Amino acid sequence: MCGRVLDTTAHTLVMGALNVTPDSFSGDGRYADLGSAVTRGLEMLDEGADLVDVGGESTRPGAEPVAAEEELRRVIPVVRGLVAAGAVVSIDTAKAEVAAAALRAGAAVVNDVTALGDPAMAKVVAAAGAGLVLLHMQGTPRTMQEDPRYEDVVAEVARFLAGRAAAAQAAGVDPARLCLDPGIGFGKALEHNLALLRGIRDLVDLGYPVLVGASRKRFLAGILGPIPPGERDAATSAAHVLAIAGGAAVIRVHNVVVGLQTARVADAIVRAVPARG
Ligand code: HH2
Repeated sequence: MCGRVLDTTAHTLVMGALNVTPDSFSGDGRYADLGSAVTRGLEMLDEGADLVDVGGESTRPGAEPVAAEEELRRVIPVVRGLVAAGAVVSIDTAKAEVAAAALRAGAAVVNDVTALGDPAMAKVVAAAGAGLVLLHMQGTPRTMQEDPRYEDVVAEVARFLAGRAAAAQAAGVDPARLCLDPGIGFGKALEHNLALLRGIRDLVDLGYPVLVGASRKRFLAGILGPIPPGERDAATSAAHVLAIAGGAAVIRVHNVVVGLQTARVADAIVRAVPARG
């Protein structure tokens, strides 16, 4: 992903989602202390994750913002611990201040769900030569699922992401280090998520690697009925396989073992990547 930071050309990358928050939606926000967060991140690496995405502010629908000091307190020791163990780390933050501290601590990628909502973000990323994930969201986490509306969701998301990619480059971010994300579940009703997954090729055609994060999200229960997040891994795989078939280069998952199997089998079929076993 993101050019020389990680290579998306050989195989689909698996990003492990490590939420260092007390309130994540996926049922895995249990890594609220430093030791267990680092342990889980290292386990993700052992399981084959290409990078670990460390987040200290929940973006689940309805989530309240977290102050920078608190976010820093949660994530920086975890980033340090994982980098020291050799991990490629991305920092899931919307705050330039948190991104800058995480990059100083050794993170290689900034995963910004507000796509440069903080005007200082692009410069921070450019100065560090880091990778940057730009995600589409309608509204803010607190309100985004209230009544999301689009005329043509795929075209609108593509236009937005192309504009944000241009803004990042204008601020000095290397285009080879950009990655785009349709933002599954970020201000989208079920039909919008499905249209984006169906139309992922239109985003891939913008010319940047595309990351898809469908892991355990609510839209899966919208299709299947009220199954809890921890039981949505097979459903997650179905969505990720089709995203990979549409050209997605990175999947963001909570269950790395399942994510890796998903990516490897999809790659063997779609990209004709040789089998390893
Ligand atoms: N989804 C979540 C958070 N960060 N980043 C990217 N690039 N793409 C995504 O789809 C994405 C993301 C939401 O999931 P999670 O981190 O597990 O939950 P929470 O925000 O409640 O911690």
